[in-house]
Amino acid sequence: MPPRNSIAALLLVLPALAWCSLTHAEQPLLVVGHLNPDTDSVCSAIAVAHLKTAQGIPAQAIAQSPINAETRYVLDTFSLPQPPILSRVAGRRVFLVDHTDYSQAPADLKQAELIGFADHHKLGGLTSDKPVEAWAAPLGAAATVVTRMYDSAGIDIPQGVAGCLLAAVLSDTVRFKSATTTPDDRKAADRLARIAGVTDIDALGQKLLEAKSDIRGQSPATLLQRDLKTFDINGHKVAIAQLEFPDLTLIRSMREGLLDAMQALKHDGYHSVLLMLTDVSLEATELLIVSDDPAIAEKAWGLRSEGDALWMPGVMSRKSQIVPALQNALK
Ligand SMILES: [Mn+2]
Repeated sequence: MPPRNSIAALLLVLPALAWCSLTHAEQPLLVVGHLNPDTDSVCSAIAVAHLKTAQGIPAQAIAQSPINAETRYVLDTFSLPQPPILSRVAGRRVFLVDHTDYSQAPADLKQAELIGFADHHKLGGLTSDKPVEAWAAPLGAAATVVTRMYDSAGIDIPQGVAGCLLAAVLSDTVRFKSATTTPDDRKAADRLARIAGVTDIDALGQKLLEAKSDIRGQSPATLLQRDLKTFDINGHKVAIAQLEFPDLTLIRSMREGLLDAMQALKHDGYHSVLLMLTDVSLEATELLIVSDDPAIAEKAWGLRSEGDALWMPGVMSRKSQIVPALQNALK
């Protein structure tokens, strides 16, 4: 028989152990989009967190870094709280939305337990210790993938969440103009608009573009970071940023400053830094390029750049028109 004081010690420790496992079980699942989150990342995270919670798995949407002006407009419009900023996820259960690249995920993701992901990009380098819930499809927005998750679960999308998802579809597909747009995105948008009580989808899209292209008081370095994603392309570190405007006259005077900011960023060990200046009216992109390889544009798109810029008619999508060509060019 163990001595009486060790039994007493055990009696003290047992509730503490039970409490520890209880609090661990009650730590909500973290749902998180990519670094420099856009509206698709934030709204998809909010929607998945709501869905999981409705399914009996308490979940919390977080953002790795502050949200942008467009997303703030969307959350205000649909009366949703901003997700807290949190970039450490070690020891937590995590569900990723809108990315599967480690370079865009929380830096300590490998010390977390990956539960699943919902995405619409190329597969990144994600691996897991346990089986995961995988939702991925070549659709215009992660929000459309998340809408499928709700359908499959048979759970109603709340009004505000539907509005947020609708805004995400409009934002990611550039109001259905991007080459990545599918009939499913349009169908989902119509249904989400009905749930959200949005009668004029175009007007909402216009408001989003106005919020997104507001560059007042922003430095070139801040603008470059606004929607910047980094990739490991066949061992080369590449940064690709995108800014969208009703037309490019808005940004003309900042061009040199942006190129300087790209040069400065490139010193952080990048092979190439690219900036897509997308003209939504002309449905074209001026691609600014700072690269170790002067022939990169010719290798990737068969186009000769003029100085550090390349005019690309019909190009609006980073994931479908820029990244795949670079993967071929940087072999
Ligand atoms: Mn997206």
